[in-house]
Amino acid sequence: MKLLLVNPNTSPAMTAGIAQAARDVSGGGTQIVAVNPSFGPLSIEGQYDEAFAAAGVAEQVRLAGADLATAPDAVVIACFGDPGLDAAREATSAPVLGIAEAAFHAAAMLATGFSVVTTMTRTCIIAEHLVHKYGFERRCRGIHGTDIPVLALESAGPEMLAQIEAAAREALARDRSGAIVLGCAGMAALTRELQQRLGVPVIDGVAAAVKFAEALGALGLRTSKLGDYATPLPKRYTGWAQPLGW
Ligand code: 2AL
Repeated sequence: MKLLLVNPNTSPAMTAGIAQAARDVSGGGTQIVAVNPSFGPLSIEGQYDEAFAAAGVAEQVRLAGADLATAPDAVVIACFGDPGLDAAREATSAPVLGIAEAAFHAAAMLATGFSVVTTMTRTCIIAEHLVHKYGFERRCRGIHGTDIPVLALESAGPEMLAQIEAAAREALARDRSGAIVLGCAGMAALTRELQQRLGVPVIDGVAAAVKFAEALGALGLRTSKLGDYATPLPKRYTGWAQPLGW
């Protein structure tokens, strides 16, 4: 299957890192095509960033789907705010997975309660909104910021790993939870080491989303076009978004 992996921020280094994390877990028959938007923020750390990132995700899904040769069999949106997820599901009939949604589902199958450890504290409200949107209020026991900037994760060393480990240990104890969800695609490379150190399931949404996407593909399941995820209505878009109108 062809899996379109969209990094919603515009950091090429992070796109490459996320692509590697996806390839590390993908099956032999999966081709990972990693892209990022042509515009927008280098990292997504708040609502203003996310507004542009959502449009960037829509851009990439629209462009990939415009040509049969590039049309994906599944799409993964690799930012923990799941920007543009509903728009992408309108724009394609391929299954579309957000990494937060995928990670919450995986965590809920492994523990009665889980905690999220994320980057900047200001992004906690975005994760909290998603917990409510997806109906995980009774399973997510806490969301914890580390105040590590997203782009700092590109050069994560032993100190940063120790900081995230400490935040996770505190979260497990304070929340009485049994699993940790990592709240940033940029944390993917740290997953195995953290899981080994903590001795509980540590879920990276990129890996979870890739495996769920492969499963949905293998089951022949696609996004419903009946109702809310129907194809966008044809209309003219103006300004810089002109090529993206349906
Ligand atoms: C993210 C993420 O996954 N990518 C990004 O730019 N920002 N999420 C986060 N909570 O910081």
